[in-house]
Amino acid sequence: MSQRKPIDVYLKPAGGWDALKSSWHALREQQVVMKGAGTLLRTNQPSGFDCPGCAWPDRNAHSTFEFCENGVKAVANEATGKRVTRDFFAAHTVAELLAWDDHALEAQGRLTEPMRYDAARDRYVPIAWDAAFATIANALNALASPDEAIFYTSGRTSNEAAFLYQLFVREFGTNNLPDCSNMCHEPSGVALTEQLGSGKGSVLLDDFEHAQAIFIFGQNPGTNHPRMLGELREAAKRGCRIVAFNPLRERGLERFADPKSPLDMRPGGAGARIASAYFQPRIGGDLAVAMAMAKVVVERDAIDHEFIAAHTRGYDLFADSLRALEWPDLERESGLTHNELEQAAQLYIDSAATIVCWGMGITQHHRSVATIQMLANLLLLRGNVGKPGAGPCPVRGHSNVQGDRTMGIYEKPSDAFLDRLGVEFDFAPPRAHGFDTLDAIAAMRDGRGQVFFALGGNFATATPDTALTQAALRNCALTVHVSTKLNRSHLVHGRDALILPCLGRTEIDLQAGGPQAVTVEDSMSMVHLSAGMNPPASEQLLSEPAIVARLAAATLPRSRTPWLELVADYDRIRERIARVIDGFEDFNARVRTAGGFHLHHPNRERAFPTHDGRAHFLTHPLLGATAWDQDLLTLMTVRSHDQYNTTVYGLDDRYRGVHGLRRVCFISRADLQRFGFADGEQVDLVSVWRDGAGVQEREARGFRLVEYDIPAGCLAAYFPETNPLVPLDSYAERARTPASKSIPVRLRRSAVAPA
Ligand SMILES: Nc1nc2c(c(=O)[nH]1)N[C@H]1C(S)=C(S)[C@@H](COP(=O)(O)OP(=O)(O)OC[C@H]3O[C@@H](n4cnc5c(=O)[nH]c(N)nc54)[C@H](O)[C@@H]3O)O[C@H]1N2
Ligand SMILES: Nc1nc2c(c(=O)[nH]1)N[C@H]1C(S)=C(S)[C@@H](COP(=O)(O)OP(=O)(O)OC[C@H]3O[C@@H](n4cnc5c(=O)[nH]c(N)nc54)[C@H](O)[C@@H]3O)O[C@H]1N2
Ligand SMILES: [Mo]
Repeated sequence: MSQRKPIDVYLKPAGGWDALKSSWHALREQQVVMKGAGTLLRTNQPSGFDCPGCAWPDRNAHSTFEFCENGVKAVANEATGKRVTRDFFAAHTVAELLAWDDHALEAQGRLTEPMRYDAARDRYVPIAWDAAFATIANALNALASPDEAIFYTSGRTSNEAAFLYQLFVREFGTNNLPDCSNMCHEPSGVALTEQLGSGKGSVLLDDFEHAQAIFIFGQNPGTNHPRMLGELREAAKRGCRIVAFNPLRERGLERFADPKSPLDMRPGGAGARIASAYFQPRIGGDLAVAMAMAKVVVERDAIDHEFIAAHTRGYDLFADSLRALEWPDLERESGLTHNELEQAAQLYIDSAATIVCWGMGITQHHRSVATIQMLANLLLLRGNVGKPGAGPCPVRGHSNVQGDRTMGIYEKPSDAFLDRLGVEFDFAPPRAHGFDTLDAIAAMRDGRGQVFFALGGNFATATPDTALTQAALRNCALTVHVSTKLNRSHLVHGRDALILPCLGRTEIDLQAGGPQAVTVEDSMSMVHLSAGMNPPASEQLLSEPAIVARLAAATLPRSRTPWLELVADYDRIRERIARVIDGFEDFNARVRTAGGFHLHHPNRERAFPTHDGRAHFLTHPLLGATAWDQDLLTLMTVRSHDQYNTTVYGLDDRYRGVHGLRRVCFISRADLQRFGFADGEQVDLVSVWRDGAGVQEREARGFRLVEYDIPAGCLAAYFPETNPLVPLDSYAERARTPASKSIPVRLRRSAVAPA
């Protein structure tokens, strides 16, 4: 391994033996080889646990174990044999731990008991659970207003925990419920709700069997949703066209060797081709791509007249706006040639049933809402909504991020939802909208946020503008993290601070009423049970629902909700969910049927619950994106193959040919020449942000330039090392998702050696 060059080119298909080897390595490194195999066989099985990896659905019908390298890494990381004990905290001051990198923190293993920060010794020391809950209750009840408390959620939390949590927060008196969705698929929800009446994607796995074309925008499934490659491979095999749009040529979108296929796995096997067409637009060029394709469809009259007449509004205005577009503008904005754009449109026109998938390459831009609406316009033009093999497919990230929203983790709840919650639990929910993630950071900075409580996640590292965010967290009176693993958010703390360790998905959850299962909702609105089978990492761990219930009982002595009774048997929580949230009628019985159940999605029947009951063509101007300053480059921050968001598993990014380092910056040959840099040279990244107050610069130091097949003007580097570069005020219009994939930067020769 040590002989290996840090940068090479990966010529094999994605998947294959390397994926098996890497999984084996992950299990060995986490010391779970013996029990790991058994654990993995129960991943995404009807009687097992939901993989904590991603939100891609599983094929229960086929019920054989579906191998997924990065699913194995996620499970191995949770089922790890390593432990963080009180001795560990006694041995290291917080100041000392702050100097460790994220990989080293993560590698310590599972947290084992509740800890409280001791300022005199700059160390975390053990605290009993009851004392921990009393500490938080006192801090919350001492606030001048409930709106001074902030309750963050990361998308691994189960439906049951999420439902109790939002109830607790609203009974306490605030809607300050920011979540990781704010940084992720928020623009998809905003865009689709306005346009189609539902913020969720409407396709199901079955649709992947009927699509004639699948368009994939700004998503890297080979790394982030590896099980999706199995679906794409099957689709490609039966002749479905897979069309990829990505500034980078991602290996997993090109070729895939399925570890289940003997043919793919034979020596030297080239695997199966995935994308039959691969376009490399410039970063942020997708709005122009979608407009150009729509223009061709309209001008050739390749539209579904019947569908448009029966179900939509706004076609004429939209068509006129497309006809007025000029090709040179479309070419410049998209970064593709007229010819390429025509070719993409032709592929779309040739298909009678099309799915459009997208990920963070679409959502984390200033104009992401407009871009998603343009993709949906494109689907509407040819009636590709509510028919087999067709529809919008935003591919969600965290395994239950969609379910958490369904359960009410939302800072802008509807009145209808609050009404039902208030009736069911006999209280008056607060009506004022709460803080999203960016509001929360600003509130803590300004002293308007005093208590920060996180149900999972790694807020200090995942959020933008790292220096500002971390100073904001330090400005709090109390920070609390419910976590499975040690991370930087525990070290960037308020004056008082607690770490509350919880059970993970793979573990047996024993309550007064016996062993419990939780439920989750995947990216395609399938709701199913998840029950762990490993003994807990420590006897002191509590489940997330139990932590929320005991905290609520301690904080709200006058609450009429029977918190401890509900948490003794999660069926009781589900009974309440069934009474409050549409689509969960008879929840306990339906979720026990094999594979769970599908939440009704109106778009599937071509019903569009917008204000007028129709789907809307929405017009957006082409220009007006972030100024394309000639001297600045646009940086996108992406995931490597060896990380789960802020959790760094290892230092390789196999498919992109990177080994043993993370501080790399991918750059085109044209830009190396233009700016006079050499491949391999060290640079600092300096982001340049103009606002009313003038020009602000932020920097991240010591990156190695790697010449790469990426359009001129575009750069790529890994998240979260680059988060210090994202200004708090740089976000998606209307959705306020940090624009972490369109950061204007310049490069500066660096004196810092790459780590
Ligand atoms: N193993 C693993 N699995 C994960 C995660 C993980 O970190 N590790 N994270 C989970 C989470 S929370 C999420 S949200 C998902 C994220 O999954 P993805 O959406 O795949 O996330 P990213 O790695 O950020 O990659 C986005 C892709 O978009 C491309 N891109 C960037 N900008 C543009 C653009 O302007 N236009 C186009 N067309 N493409 C662009 C990038 O080159 C990259 O291929 O994965 C989930 N699953
Ligand atoms: N620059 C840049 N920034 C980004 C992104 C990007 O592409 N670029 N992506 C954004 C996206 S899409 C997202 S979703 C966010 C992610 O933001 P977060 O969800 O806040 O971050 P994660 O890294 O997923 O959180 C990891 C931590 O969750 C805890 N954890 C793991 N499993 C469990 C569990 O079962 N229960 C509990 N209670 N805790 C658990 C562990 O302690 C672990 O350290 O980051 C966003 N930030
Ligand atoms: Mo995400």
